[in-house]
Amino acid sequence: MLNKNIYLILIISLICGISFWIGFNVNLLPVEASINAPIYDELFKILFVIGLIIFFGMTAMVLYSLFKFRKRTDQGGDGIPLEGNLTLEIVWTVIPSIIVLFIGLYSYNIYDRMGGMKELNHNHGMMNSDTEKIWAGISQTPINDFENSNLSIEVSAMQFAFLFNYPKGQFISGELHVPVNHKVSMKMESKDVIHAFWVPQFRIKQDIIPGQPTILNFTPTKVGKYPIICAELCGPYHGGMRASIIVEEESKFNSWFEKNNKTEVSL
Ligand SMILES: [Cu+2]
Repeated sequence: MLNKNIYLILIISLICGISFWIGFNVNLLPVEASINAPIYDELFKILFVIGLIIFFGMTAMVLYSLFKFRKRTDQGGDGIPLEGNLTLEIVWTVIPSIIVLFIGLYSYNIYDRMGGMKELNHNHGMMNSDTEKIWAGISQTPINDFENSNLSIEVSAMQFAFLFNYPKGQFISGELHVPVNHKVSMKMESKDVIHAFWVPQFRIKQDIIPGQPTILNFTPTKVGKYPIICAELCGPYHGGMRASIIVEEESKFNSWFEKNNKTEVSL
């Protein structure tokens, strides 16, 4: 009996060890290019480890059972009649409950650290003010903060394109240019149906809704060109609704901005 328990503990530790090693060393995600990305990836890694432990644990259990409980040649009939096992039922209810509860609380913590809960707090104090209502969004800012922000960009989404309006330069661009390590504040609105602004490398995604502006803030941390993908099925050419975000050094951004400043359209 003691021997059996030692084997069990060994196998469980081995499975946990391998799962943690894979979870924290095998990177399945694209580069981390915004300050939100490392926070989000923390959650992803933990979910990956939990998934691996369950996968390896179940596989080991199935293989063990296949071998241990196989039908021997001298056995006949349908096997022994089994009905219920209270201990087992409690175990397989309690463990998943703890895991689900933990994931729920941890996800909430991550979402809060990404700034997702800010607007809820703001709204309580602004119930009676005539401030424009801003709906959901990560790293929320009230509309006044958006207007005062150094780099505020108005995003319009339509079937099937994104347009980026730089109010301070009075020009519209089909490409989103932003300076690295600067907070960008975007006010987004759709002209027709629901779209979504998604940059996988930034780990941010926000719906763009007709008639209800949403605010999205982010701070890019790596120079480069990243895809902006519409992540809400918005019509027959939804799959082609893409744009690019170009993160560049401040000086390069400024010269791009000056080049386009007050000109009408640079598509
Ligand atoms: Cu779309």
